Amino acid sequence: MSDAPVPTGPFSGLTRLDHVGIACRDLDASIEFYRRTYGFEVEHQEVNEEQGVREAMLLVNGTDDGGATYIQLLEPTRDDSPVAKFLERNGEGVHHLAFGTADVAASAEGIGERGVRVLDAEPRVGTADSRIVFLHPKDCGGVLTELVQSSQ
Ligand code: MC0
Repeated sequence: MSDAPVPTGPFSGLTRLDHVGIACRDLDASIEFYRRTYGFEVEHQEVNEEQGVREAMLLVNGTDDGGATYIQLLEPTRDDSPVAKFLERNGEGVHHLAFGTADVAASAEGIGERGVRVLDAEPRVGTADSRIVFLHPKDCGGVLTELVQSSQ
């Protein structure tokens, strides 16, 4: 039998804060702000055409289960994307919260059964090949909420 600790957590399967997504107009300027002000470094950067974002993941801390917590900076790549709409309406700022889970489909199903609208019937591809599902902000106290299953 393995000596590895048995993972525990709430019924939702959500066990950590994966990232806070922040909408910005100029990704490079925002990266520079987080580097200069807090010393956070970019661990990963990519363009996600489906979501219409150029994004950077800045590592805040690692955890003993291999998961980590990031600041995710999001610059829109097109005017009709969710982040572009958000910037137009609210300006720069916190766009969403993302919780980590070992099984994004199971977490989404369980949360959906509690009356929260799950925006993605099937998980989509998120940063660094993670699998992601969004929950409607109007059912989550005004907070756009993402569930993330890391690819590692
Ligand atoms: C919209 N609303 C928000 C919001 N975006 N409230 C809180 N936080 C946000 N980020 C509110 C609006 O103010 C509005 O409220 C209502 O929701 C409808 O918004 P809308 O933009 O007019 O209409 P929809 O329905 O076309 O779009 C909203 C919705 C959409 C949340 C469904 O943006 C969506 O599907 N988002 C999920 C995908 C996403 O955001 N992708 C970008 C990050 P009122 O009161 O005016 O009705 S991609 C990402 O993060 C990936 C790459 C990753 O993490 O790996």
